[in-house]
Amino acid sequence: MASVTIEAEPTSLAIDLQKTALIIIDMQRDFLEPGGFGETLGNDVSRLAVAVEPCRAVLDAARRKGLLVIHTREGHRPDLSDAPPAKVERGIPSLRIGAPGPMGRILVRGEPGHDIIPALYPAEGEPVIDKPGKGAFYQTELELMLRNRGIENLLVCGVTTEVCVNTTVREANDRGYRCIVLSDCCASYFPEFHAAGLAMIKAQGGIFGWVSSSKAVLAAID
Ligand code: TIU
Repeated sequence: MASVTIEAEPTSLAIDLQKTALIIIDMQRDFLEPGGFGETLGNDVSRLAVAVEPCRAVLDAARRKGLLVIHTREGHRPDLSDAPPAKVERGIPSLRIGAPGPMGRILVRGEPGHDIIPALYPAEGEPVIDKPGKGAFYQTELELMLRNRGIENLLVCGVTTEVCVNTTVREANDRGYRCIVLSDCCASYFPEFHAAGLAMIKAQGGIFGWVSSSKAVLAAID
């Protein structure tokens, strides 16, 4: 067993790397790139850009160590048949899901903006989970894939901390996975939500999981 100890809050923890996957949540062009949908909504996308290099370092290490690497993307079928009306009807019509955005139809699979940024692009053989919701378990094959590989621990990176990262961690925690969220590999358009999103994961003795960093994980696994 390749067991390593990861420095984390509220406690450090020992994990078996063979039972550990890296999951990178929604590092999509529309959320991160200048000129994308996120920026069109008035967000400062540079707040998300800070997570790219730390993510890249952890991704490189995970690949070197042979960890299972899973990528997710939030988005919908072109006919929006998998998009709940309550999600589609929100916001001003020109900026809704399916509307033409700066990098193709907003949150629609197959459009340029829906794809993952080049710096973190999935390698051949790395599963990409297309998810209709914020959580990566909801209506996806993620749990089956993890179970088939005997995964018990998740290193979690991605955006945004308080939305898709938090939702996925809560879903994973209820399914029995140990979630270690890497603080500098996650980001939010709202710094205060990033801080709160991490604080609520590790509060109460780690109510949803652990919070660590790229540096601590690299020190432990590389
Ligand atoms: N991936 C993800 O977090 N989707 C979002 O919609 N996030 C926002 O912060 N809006």
